[in-house]
Amino acid sequence: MGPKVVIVGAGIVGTSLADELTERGCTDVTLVDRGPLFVTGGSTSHAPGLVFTTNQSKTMSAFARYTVEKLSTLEHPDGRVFNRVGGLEVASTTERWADLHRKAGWAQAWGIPARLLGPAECLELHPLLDRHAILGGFYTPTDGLASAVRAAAAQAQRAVARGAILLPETEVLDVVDRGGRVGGVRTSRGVIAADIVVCAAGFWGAQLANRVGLVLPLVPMAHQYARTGQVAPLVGRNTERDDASLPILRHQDADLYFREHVDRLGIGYYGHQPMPVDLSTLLADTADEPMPSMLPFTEQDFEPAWRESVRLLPALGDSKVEEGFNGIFSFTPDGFALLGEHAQLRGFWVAEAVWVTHSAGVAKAVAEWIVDGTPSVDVHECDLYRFEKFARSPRFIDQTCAQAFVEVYDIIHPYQYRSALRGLRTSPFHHRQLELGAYFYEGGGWERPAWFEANAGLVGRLAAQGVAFPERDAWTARYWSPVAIAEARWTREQVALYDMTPLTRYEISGAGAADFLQRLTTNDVDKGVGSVTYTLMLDQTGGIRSDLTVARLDETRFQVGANGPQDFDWLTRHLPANGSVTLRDITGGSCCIGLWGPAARDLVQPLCRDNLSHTAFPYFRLLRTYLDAIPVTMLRVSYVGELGWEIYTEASYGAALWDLLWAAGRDHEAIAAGRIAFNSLRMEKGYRAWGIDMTAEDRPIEAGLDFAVRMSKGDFIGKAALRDATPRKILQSVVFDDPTAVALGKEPVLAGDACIGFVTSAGYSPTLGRTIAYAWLPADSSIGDTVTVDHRGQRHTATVHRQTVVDPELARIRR
Ligand code: FAD
Ligand code: THG
Repeated sequence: MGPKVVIVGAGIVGTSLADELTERGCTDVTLVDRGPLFVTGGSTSHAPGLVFTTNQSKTMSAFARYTVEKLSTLEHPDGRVFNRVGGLEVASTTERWADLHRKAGWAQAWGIPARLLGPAECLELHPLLDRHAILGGFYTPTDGLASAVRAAAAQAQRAVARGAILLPETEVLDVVDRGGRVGGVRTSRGVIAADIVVCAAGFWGAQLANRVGLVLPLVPMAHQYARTGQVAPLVGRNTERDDASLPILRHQDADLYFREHVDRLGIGYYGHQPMPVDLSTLLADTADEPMPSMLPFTEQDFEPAWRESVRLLPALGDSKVEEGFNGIFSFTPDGFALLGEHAQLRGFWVAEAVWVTHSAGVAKAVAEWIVDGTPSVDVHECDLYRFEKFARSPRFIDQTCAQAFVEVYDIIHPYQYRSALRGLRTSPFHHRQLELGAYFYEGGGWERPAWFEANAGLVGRLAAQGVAFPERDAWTARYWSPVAIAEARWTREQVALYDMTPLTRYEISGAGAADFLQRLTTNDVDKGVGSVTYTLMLDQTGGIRSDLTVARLDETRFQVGANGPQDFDWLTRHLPANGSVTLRDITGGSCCIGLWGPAARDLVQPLCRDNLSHTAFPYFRLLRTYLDAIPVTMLRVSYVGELGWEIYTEASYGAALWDLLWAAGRDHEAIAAGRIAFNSLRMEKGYRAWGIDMTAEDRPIEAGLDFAVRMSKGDFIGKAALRDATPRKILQSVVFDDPTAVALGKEPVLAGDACIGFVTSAGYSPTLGRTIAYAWLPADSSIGDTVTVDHRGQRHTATVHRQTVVDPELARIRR
């Protein structure tokens, strides 16, 4: 039986979840919907159901693959649930054609059987295409059309067969809060008791969540969908039951997609201005429409779409748009779904902003999460608690969801950051960074220097000494500068200041703090005051949730360096109920300079009365002291792998700290250095970045982090799961053979023509004069193996290298 579950919403998400939950033995499920079943009036009721599986996100691709597999096995009396017509994305510009090569790489990396086709082959698959309008296509034979309503019905019926109850025409008005736990829902037909309530209410979900104090960053947005009249070449191809046989088609350069409806075409369009929907007037606005998720078609917005459609598919010239509507569904700031449990109201779960494409995969993950405690795939990109505070502001939500709509089919470079609402968070060093010509990336709302134009002179100087600065092509040179290579090199030779302020940090204090951290993390952190420990947070299955540094300030007070808001959420959920531990995010109120390089001690010692020698202040220790008159906490930690310190102070002292170090640095030719140099240096050292190199899908031994696991200490979350964990794959360092080869991440790794893994992150090593990448490879891969990396269709050979390419003995750090 399990807990009593109420699912709000019988769209594709709610029904799929009912199926997945009941399949896991959680059979006391009630599926409630305001509308009739299964054409409820929500987005699912009119979704044309195109499923293009490949996504740059491995997780989203996995969700889609599972959805295709599952829907292919479902049956419905009216006809096919999934029609595997294949999916074709065409390029009409050279930029798109190059990008389809990138997409083909993702497909290969994530195990999706796709291939690139020339124009003639595209025409064979889709004879309506104009040969001259396209440069080529990306074809996935397993893509196709989901009949979303049939899929919802089939899954709901399976759930009912296992005991689930369907309650149509019942509106959920409110959620019962029993002192921090859900007690049920209040509906138009009375209260239904529940231990778990899942909000799967589609674009209305934000309203329901709002009633229980949860802000869901999503905006309902209208999107145009039109149907043509008869298209001559289609007549006789299809039947009402099997209404399509041509591949589904995307023409992303013109923001268009197409599918067949028997002898007509359906055309979806994202090229118009964003049309956010006002829920307060929606019922009135849709009064004359077939359902409340359909707004009247705005013909003038569709004009460019029609022109472009006829250009791509000339046969449409004899037809016309016969009907259309502006359909509504959810957009989020980053395009990912919103999944997870409300932290303050236990038992209230959210499964929102999910496409039909990902629906069954999402439902499976959420069902596992509810029933087993942990999803089997990494869901951090979709975590409800991935957002910083500002991302819950109405202004941010409106602006970035609109932007997400505009960019939905755009080619987005991996280092292209948001342009709107920048400058929300700046460190106290920001003005100095501007003076030094910083180019900023964005992360967590922070402005983060990527490199400094002030260092441009170093390029010539180092080149004269024989340092190579390989040319990059237009794509890999975007949002990048050779100055970053000079900054990295200079850090190894001299000294540099890195702004570490955006590094998420918490203060964890109280009588129970040490025990708490022992239980939540893998390493022994209960060491003496002044110790610093590198440690991991695992989930119950032994997957890596985060990696942390834990610095013991006092007996009962720790400073923890973490990876983002999801860590705060995880820690908060595990705080002991007795109040013996206090968790505080101190990121914004403090700041940090990473001062690293062989000259770091010479620079900083004269500013400090305490002895900063290696014997007095060893590696992985901390010291609370003064630099000049500024109170600082110094951590002898270095993610770039050089002698030096992370120097923390309160934000108010930040500007003075920067100026102090800068002035003292003059004699040592200190520079400010940015994120690109930082990344390449940490890669030379073999240090991992959580969320990129490893996630909850990976165990410590696989990620090469078992050194941070103390099986001999007391119990900790995930420990039991590690006992029998044989590695299924391992994270390796590979070094490219060609000094000009570049990778940016997510590329497939091949042995011969077979894909054996994928790249996580990459960076140019100034020490080796080559790009280094981390890649997940088979567990039996070993140093010296040759592999091939496919970067946007260019194949580069690379060699598996020992993890630490620079200073494996840590001699540079420990001196
Ligand atoms: P919904 O289907 O909206 O279901 C939510 C349900 O909750 C509704 O039935 C509603 O009645 C019910 N509900 C809401 N509030 C309450 C309440 N308080 N009490 C009781 N019940 C409530 N996706 C794709 O993958 N491929 C596509 O090709 C595609 N094309 C699309 C084209 C258009 C024009 C549109 C509009 C969307 C398209 N989508 C597509 C997106 C897709 O339709 C949605 O993302 C998906 O259907 C959302 O499913 P859902 O179950 O979350 O929401
Ligand atoms: N600084 C601080 N906290 C952090 C980071 C940081 N927390 C999040 C993230 N970055 C953690 N990542 C690392 C990765 C490696 C190291 C430090 C933080 C590191 N590792 C050494 C090694 O692997 O050889 C030392 C390990 C050990 O001695 O146990 O330095 O950048 N404050």
